[in-house]
Amino acid sequence: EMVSRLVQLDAGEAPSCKPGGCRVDYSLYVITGDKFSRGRPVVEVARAAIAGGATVLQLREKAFTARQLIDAGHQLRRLTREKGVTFIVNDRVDVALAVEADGVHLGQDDLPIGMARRILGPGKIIGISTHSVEQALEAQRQGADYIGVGPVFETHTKDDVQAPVGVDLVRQVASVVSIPKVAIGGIKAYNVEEVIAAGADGVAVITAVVAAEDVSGAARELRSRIEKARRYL
Ligand code: 3NM
Repeated sequence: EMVSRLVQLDAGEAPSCKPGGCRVDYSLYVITGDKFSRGRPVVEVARAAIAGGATVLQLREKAFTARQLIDAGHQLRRLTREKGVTFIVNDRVDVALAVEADGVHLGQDDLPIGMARRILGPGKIIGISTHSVEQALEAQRQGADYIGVGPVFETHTKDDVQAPVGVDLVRQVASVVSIPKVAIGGIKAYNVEEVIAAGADGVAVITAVVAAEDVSGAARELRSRIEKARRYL
């Protein structure tokens, strides 16, 4: 089974696996944000982000109807499958299943992880946003596959966002949580290296990539700084 899985990955298949875990590369996790994308279609922005080196793509469109989410989801699924990029849907377990996403990303007020797992089964990725060491540990205990940690820096991208937790929280969480940790919130090319140095397995961004005039260039710059920071770990 392991061998066939490796063959699938080599063939450019997006990794959705487990139990036993699967190697997802969380390095540059780009989240869609249609209202920040200068009128460019979600799938075109995603294509450019992937060309620049995004390793995970999340569909997160709070203002989309279910139909719009399904439509965008199908397009992003086709694209990410072709490129071997992991595809995650925000909040909506139903949409994630319907478009055959690799997994779902939940907030603290969404379905509990155990319930999402019952619906999705063992083969899907479940991530959850955390904002403290306690939440991070609880997410790991509940069986999350990865956690978001943030907002690291000030951001106005999210409506109900809380005060920045700082790079220090990334460092603290990294010292006690073993599942992958993706830092989020106000991360840009100029501050990404300190976030990786603090122990994040990757960074999630919206505006740094989707609002950039040159989307693929912005992604490429982030990727290059992430790889540079890792050489000093
Ligand atoms: N979640 P930007 S911060 C969607 O802290 C989201 O959980 C956060 O957007 C959290 O990269 C955030 O433009 C917004 O700051 C990220």
